[in-house]
Amino acid sequence: MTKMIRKHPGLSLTIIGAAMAIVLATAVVSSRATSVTETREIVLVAKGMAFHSEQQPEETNPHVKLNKGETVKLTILNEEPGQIFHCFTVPGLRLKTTRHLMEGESETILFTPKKKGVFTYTCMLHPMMTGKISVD
Ligand SMILES: [Cu+2]
Repeated sequence: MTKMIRKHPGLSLTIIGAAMAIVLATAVVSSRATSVTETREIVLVAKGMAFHSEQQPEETNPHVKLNKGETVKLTILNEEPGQIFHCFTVPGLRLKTTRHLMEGESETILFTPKKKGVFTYTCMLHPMMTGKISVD
C-alpha cells in the first residue's frame, strides 16, 4: 500500500495571502509618495553665449525667482551649435552641474533652497553667462 503524501492545504493559501498583503501595502506607500507638494520646473537653455528660459523669453540670463523651501527641478540644456561646452554653477546655493555639457546634452538638478537671498549663477567656462537667482 502506498501512503498518500498529504500537503498542507492551508499553507499555499497563506503564502498567497501574505504576497497580496505586501502588494497592497506597496500600492498604499507609492500612492502617498506621489501626493507631495508641487515642484517648480525651470529649464535654462544655453544658446548664443547666454542662458534663456521659456518663462522669460525676452530676458537673456534671466533673473530666476524662487521661494525658500520649495522643491525646484532645474534643467540646464545646451543648445549651442558648434561643439561649445557649457556648465552651470551657483556657488551661493552650492549647486552645479556634474560636468560640462555638449550640444544637445542636459542635466537636471533637484534642490530645495533653504535660505533667502540673491545668488549669482554662471557658466564657469564663459563668465559673461551670468545671472541672478532670488530666493524669497
Ligand atoms: Cu558656457
